[in-house]
Amino acid sequence: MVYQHILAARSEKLLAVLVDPDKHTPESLMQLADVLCATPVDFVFVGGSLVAGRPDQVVDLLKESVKKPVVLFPGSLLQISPNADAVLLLSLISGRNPEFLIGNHVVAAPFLKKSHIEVIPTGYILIENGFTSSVEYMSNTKPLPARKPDIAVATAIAGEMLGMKLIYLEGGSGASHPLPSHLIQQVKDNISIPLVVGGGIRTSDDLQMVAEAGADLIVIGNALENNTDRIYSILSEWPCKKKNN
Ligand code: 1GP
Repeated sequence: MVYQHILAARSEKLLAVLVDPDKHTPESLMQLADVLCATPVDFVFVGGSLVAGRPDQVVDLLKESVKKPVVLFPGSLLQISPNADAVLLLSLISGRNPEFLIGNHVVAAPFLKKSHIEVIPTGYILIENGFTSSVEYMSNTKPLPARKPDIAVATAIAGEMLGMKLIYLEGGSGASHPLPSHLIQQVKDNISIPLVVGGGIRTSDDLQMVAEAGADLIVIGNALENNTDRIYSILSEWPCKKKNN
């Protein structure tokens, strides 16, 4: 079970690589799969803001070739594949759009129940990070102000009190830099469920900073797309690189 894996290994600092199905050809996906097998990546996340096709084929290929848990990080209802190991059921609790708080969940719930996929309720918190992110635009919600960490803390606490199993602090896919360490740290200090952090993590220094600030699970997307050399270079400094996956 993916959630049990996260709980059991969170102190080791877990790493997920986000694969956007639309950014890959079958060939580039196979190349990436080879790299993921050879690096200390714990999970493969699959999702994107706009995905043209159903992700089933990508999920199957990654499951077969990488042999690591494949977790859906769905940007929309169209991105749910019953073949994945788990799905992050994202509630965008930084926003006030009911469709992203409960509406889409109601639509997806019967399908998820029938599919027996592991569902991980996740409080998804978008933080302003210097640009208009796809999440902000597509969800029609405002990110939380980065200079008001107390609001992020209160939102994360509320997510935990509502029964969510993860808090995901999102700086926006494609951001030029990660979220500030003090913000990550303050959220971490106020919740007991695992903390996921992603958005703008582009270098091994970023990775180190986010890990030291308190992230239990770190998500890297854009920085690793179509650049296998970069994957090795970023992960070479990863403190958990000796983990034997
Ligand atoms: C997106 O946090 C992830 O939700 C990954 O972001 O693509 O910027 O690494 P990047």
